[in-house]
Amino acid sequence: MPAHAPAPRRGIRSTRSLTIIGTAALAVTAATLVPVFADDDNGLTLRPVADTTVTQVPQDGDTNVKTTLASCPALCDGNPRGRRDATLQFAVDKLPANATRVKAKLRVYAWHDFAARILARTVPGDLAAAGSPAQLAAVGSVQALDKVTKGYNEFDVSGSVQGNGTYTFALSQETYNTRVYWASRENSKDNLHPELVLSYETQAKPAPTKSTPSTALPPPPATKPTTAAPATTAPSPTKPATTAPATKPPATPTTAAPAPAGWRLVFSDDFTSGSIDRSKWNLRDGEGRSIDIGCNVDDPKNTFVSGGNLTLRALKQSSTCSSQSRQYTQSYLDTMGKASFKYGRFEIRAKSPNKPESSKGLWPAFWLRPDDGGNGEIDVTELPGGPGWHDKSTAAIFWDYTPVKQDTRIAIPGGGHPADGFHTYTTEWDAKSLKWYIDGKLVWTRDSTTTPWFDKAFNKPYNLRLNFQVGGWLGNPDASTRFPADFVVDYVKVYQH
Ligand SMILES: [Ca+2]
Repeated sequence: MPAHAPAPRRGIRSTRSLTIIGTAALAVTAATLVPVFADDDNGLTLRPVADTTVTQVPQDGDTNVKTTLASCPALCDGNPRGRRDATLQFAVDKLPANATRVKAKLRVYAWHDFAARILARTVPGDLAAAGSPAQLAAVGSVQALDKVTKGYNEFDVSGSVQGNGTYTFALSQETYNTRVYWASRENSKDNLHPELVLSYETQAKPAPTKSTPSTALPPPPATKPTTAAPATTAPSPTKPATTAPATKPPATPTTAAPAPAGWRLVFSDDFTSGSIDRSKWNLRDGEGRSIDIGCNVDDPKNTFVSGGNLTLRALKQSSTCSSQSRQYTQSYLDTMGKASFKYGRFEIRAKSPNKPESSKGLWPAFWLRPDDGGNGEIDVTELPGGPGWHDKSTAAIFWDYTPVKQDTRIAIPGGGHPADGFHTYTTEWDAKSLKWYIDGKLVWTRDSTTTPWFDKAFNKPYNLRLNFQVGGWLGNPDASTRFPADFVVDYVKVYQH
């Protein structure tokens, strides 16, 4: 289990702040914000424009008496259907266009200490979209606190706030089967109100365009657009040889793209050879995992190299794996026993299949797991489908699967979404930090200050995982989900210093 989360801290760095208070007290969509004081532009403290308790319990004062918000697990004060989530909506509209490295802290006041574990979630859309407790339960958390402290409790929601817009957060209680009350925006005491505290850096000159890279990472190599295999083109019916060619030389870069400055290419697959390079990749076969509903199969219908790309294809077809009959087949490659890395720069250039519609239950990902099979996971990108998910990349780290994890959903810098074309997803990992980039732009950072279990989780060799899962905790396909669905990968590269 993780060490305790960092103790709540008041305030924002050493920067001064601009406090903004919602004026339309009851309007959920209130967007009129009035600066109260302003003496610098490095911080913003926002009050919620709306908050409520999401619950299925009728006649529950939590939803009517808005001086408090409440959270409670499913078994709450003896009611087995008593789950409550405290939800808060903020309207961010004062971030300058040239703000970078935005950090966000959600601060919510409690009147007592409680031995209650609280997850902070970032909910797609506005508060009205927060829906039911069951819907909220399907949203990944961005931070957990192992206990509630009297006074302000602070949740790091950095990465969720990517610019001006409407942001909704939920506090979900995992333990302690009694209601925990939080001060709402309508509490009579102004100094107890919830806050979203933003801090950021600004460039010397305003960025001329929204998409100007804000970090030192060089832009991705100018990879020639490869000719993607049309989704309807059947791959070669011939199953690739299943024996790895033992005499094949070890991985060498197949393109001349230079390594980023300071990095040395140590693993690369450009998928130009016409078949899966089994000296680099294992392809799982006949595996049915408990966490999804497809069979991982080694079948050229599901995994094939064509046109300079690797395609992982999810199909709706019956298959038997792990003594179960399942209705989908899917692809799962890993480098266990073939390549593993302690630290490095892990990059994939890929196109998601997931459009806003017809993509529920489809979940491609590029991630890492420790060679020792123990605690820890690094998700470079997860690209789940569905209307609430398809437009962002999820970055995540796990300690275990109870789950003790931190994750965030990140919009494509400069607009667009993961299925509109190829995008580059990168994670840089060293002894001190993990940094995520999309299309060369820094989007999220984790280190021992954000993550109490950072040092013990990320100090050992990890291997690569590249898979396309059907179903799981984000939901299963529905009648609209379109098959076949292709996760198309231009390259996977690993660099080290
Ligand atoms: Ca390629």
